[in-house]
Amino acid sequence: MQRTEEGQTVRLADYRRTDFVLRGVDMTLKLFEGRTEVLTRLSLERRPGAPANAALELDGDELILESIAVDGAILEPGRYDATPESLSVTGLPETGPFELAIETRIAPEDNTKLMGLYRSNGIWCTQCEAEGFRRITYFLDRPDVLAPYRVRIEADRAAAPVLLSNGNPVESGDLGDGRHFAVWDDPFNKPSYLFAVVAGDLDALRDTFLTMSGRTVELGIYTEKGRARQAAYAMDALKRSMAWDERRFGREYDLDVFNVVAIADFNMGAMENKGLNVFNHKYVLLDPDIATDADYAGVETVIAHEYFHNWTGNRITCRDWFQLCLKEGLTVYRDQEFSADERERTVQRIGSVRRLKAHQFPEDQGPLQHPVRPGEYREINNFYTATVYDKGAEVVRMIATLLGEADFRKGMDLYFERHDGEAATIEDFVACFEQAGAVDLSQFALWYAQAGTPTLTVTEAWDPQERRHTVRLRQSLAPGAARTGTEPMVLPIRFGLVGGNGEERRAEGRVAGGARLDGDLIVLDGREATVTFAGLSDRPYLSVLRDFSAPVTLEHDQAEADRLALARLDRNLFNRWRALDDLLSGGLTRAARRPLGDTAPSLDGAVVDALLASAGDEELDPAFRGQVLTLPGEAEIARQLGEGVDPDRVHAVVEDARAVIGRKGLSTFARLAAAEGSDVPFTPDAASAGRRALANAALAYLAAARNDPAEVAARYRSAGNMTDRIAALAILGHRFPQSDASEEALADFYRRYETDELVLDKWFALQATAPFHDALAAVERLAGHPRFTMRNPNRVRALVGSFAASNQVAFHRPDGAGYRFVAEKLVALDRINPQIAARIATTFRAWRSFEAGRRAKLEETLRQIAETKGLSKDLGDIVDRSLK
Ligand code: 0A1
Ligand code: ZN
Repeated sequence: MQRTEEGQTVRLADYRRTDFVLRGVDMTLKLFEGRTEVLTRLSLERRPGAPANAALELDGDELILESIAVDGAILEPGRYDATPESLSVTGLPETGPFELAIETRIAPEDNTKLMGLYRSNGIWCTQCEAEGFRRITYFLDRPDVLAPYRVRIEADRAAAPVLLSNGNPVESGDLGDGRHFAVWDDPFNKPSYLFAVVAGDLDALRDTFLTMSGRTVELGIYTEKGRARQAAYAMDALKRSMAWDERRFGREYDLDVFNVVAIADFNMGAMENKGLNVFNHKYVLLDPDIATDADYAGVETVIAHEYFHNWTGNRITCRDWFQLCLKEGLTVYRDQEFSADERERTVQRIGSVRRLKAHQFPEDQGPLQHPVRPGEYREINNFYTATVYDKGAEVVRMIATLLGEADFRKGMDLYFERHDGEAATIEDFVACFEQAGAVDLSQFALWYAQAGTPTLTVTEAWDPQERRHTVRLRQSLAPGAARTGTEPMVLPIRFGLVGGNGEERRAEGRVAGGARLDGDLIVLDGREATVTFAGLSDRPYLSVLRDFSAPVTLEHDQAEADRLALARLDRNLFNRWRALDDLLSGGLTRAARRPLGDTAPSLDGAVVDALLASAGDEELDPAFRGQVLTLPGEAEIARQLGEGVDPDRVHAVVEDARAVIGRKGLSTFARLAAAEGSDVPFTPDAASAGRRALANAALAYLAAARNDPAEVAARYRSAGNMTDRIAALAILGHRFPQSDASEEALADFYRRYETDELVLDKWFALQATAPFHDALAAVERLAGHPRFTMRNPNRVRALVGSFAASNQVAFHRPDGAGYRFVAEKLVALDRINPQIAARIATTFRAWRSFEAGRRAKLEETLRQIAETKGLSKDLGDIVDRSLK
C-alpha cells in the first residue's frame, strides 16, 4: 500500500501487489536483559512481470539496522537506504530466488506502546496486528504477504524457562552460560501480523483435544506463576469452541499444539496469532471469588472468538486492512452463534443488540462514521471499531437470514474450499454466497460500502370492511451519510402477525413496490413498499424486525396498546423484550425533553405494570427477566434524544423511573432479591448466572425504592461470590456515595483484593462511574493513587476510560472540569500508549448532540487536544475526524 502525499492517507483504490514474493522466513531472536537482537532471513524472489530495477521497499518502525546481506554478502552502503521507518534495497537479482539477511536491535523494555516485542511483568511478548511486526524487523508488513516461518528463540533459562512461538515445537536445548533455545516451525503460510513470540517464567494448565479426524492436539494455557488453576474455565471454553466449530462449520484444528498466553499489559482483548493466541489476562483468569458472571461470559466469548479466527482470519486472511471485516465481522458472527448455542439464544441476542446500539449506532451516527469496509484511513489501529466488528457481524447474519441455514452453510463451505491459504477480499466472500444461494448480492453489498444506520419507517392501516391489514415500509439513510452514498439497501425484515391470544396468524400477503415476501421475511430493497395481508378475521398486532433481523433504526408508529399487547403475547421473545424496551425508552426520552421542574412521571402506569408482570413471570427464563429489568442506559437515551442533551436531566429521569418501578414492585422485588441467597453455591453456567442477574436487578430496585443502605451493605458482607459482591458494592457506591456504608464497603473491598490487579480494576471503575458531579474529585484522587499507572491499559481503561465513557453525569459536568481532566490524561497517555489514548478519545465524538454550554466546552477541549504539539497519528486522527 502506498502512502499518498496528502497527509499519509491510505486508500483502498491504491491497492497493488508487492514487486517481490516472499517464500519463507527464518528468524532468530536473542533475548537479553535490556536488549534483543533479531536476525531475519527472508527468502525472496522478484515477482514475474515486476520492473527489473524496482527496489525492495520494507517497512520499519523505530528500528535500528545492524547489518544487511544478500545471499551471504554484506551490502555496501550505496545499495540500501535505512531509516527507522523504512529500508529500501536496490540492485537485487532480476530473476530467481535470493536471501536477504537483516539484523536489527530492539529494546522491548522501553516499548510502552505495547506493539511489537515488549515486556509485561518481565515476560517477553509480541503484538503484531496490525503493523507491529515492523517494530521487530524490516519487513513487507502487510497481510497479503504470506510465508511459512521458522523461529529460534534464545534466552536466559532462569528468566525465561518457557519459549513459545507459532506452529509446532521442533527443537530445544542448552546453550551454556545459563542460556537455552527453542525452535518453532509454522508450516502454514501466514502474514506477519499473526507472528508471535512469548518467553518467560510461566505456569501452564494442560489438556488435550481429540479432533474429528482422530488427531490429538496438545492444549496449553500459560499464566503468571501460581495462577494456572484460574485458567480452568478458559480451557473448558476452548475445548467447547473446538468441538462446536467441527459440528457447526466442519472446521478442524490443524496444528499439533494450540497455546494461549495470559498477559497483564495488553492493548486489546486478545490476539489470534497462529497456534499461539495472546490474551489480555482479563479474558483468561477467573474464579468465583474474583470474577463476575459477565467476566465468565467474556472469557468464553473471547476464547471462542480467537480460536475461530484460526479458520476465519488465519487460514483465510485479508488482502489488505480495508478488508478487516472479512475476518472480524465473520468471526464475531461465529462467536455470537457459539454463545447462542451454548447459552440462551434470545438472551444472547438481546445482549448483542444492546451492544450494537450502545457502541455501533453512535459511531455510525456521528463524525467517526465509516462503512463496514472503509475506503481510506490515516491510522489503521483506529478502525478496530464497533462498525467493523459488530455491524460487520450483522451483515453476515443478514446473508444467513437471506439464504437460509442450508445455503449459508454451503456458502461458508465454498469460501473455505475456494480461498484456503489465500488473502481474500469482501468480493471473494460475497461471491461464494451468490453461488451457493444462486442469488445476486450486488445490491446487498452496499452494506459494506455505505456508512450510516438506515432508518426503517413502518406504518400500518387496518381496513375493517375488507379485513385487510396494510403495512407500509420505507427506508432512508440520513443525508449526513452522503459521502458514501444513500442508495436503498437490502433489508431482511422478519415479522409476524400476532393474534389476541398470542397465536401466530397466517395470512396471504400481496406486495406492491420495492420488496418481496418470503414466508415470515419481507425483503425490502426499494425505498418503499407496501404489503397487504388479506382474509384476517380481526386486526392483528404487527411484530416487526423480529430478532433485530437488520441493523436499522426502527420508526414504527405503533399504538402503546399494541406494544403492551406484544410485550405480553409475542411468541418471539426477542420482540417481546423489544416491545417493553421501546416503551421504556420512548417514555424516558419524552420525559427528558420536558422542561426541568416538570414533575409528570417518566413512565406510564401501564408500562410499569407490564414490566413488573414480565419480571415476576415464573414461566420466563430468569436471565430474560433480568434483561427486562435493565433499563435503557443514559447514553442510549441521550442518543435517542439526538440533540440538546442535558445529561443531568437524563440521569434524573432514569432515576425517577427506577424509584417509581421499585416502589410499585416492592413485593415482587423483595421476593426476587431473596430468592438467590448466599447459601446457593456458585456455578458459572448461564442458568445460574441468569438467576443472579435477576436477583441483583431486584436488589437495585429495592434500594431505589427504600433508600436504605443497610440492607445492601448486609448483602455486600454476606456475598458468596464476586457477582453478588460487586453488585451490592455498585449499589452502595452509586446510590449512597460517601455514606458510611459505602465508604466501609469500598475500603473492605480494597483490603480483600488489593493483591489482585483484575479486581482492583473493578474497584477503580466502580468509583469512576458513580453518577455524581463530585465523582470527579474522587477520580482525580484515584489518578494519584499508588496503584494507578498509565502503563497498564486495563488500569487506564478502568479509571479514565470508564469515567469518560460511562459516567454521563460527572464527565459531562456543566463546568467542563470532567472534560479537562480527561483531556489532560489523554495528552499524557498519548506519549506512552497512543492506541489507548485514541480509543478513549472517541468518547468526545458525540459533542454536537449536547446542549449549548456543554457542546461549546466539548468542542473547545477537542480543539485544545488537536493543537497539542507532537500528538500521535492515532490520537490526532480521532480528534481531527471528530471535529470535522
Ligand atoms: N484481531 C484481534 C484484535 C486485535 C487487534 C489489534 C491488536 O493490537 C493491539 C490486538 C488485538 C481480535 O479480533 O481479537
Ligand atoms: Zn477478531
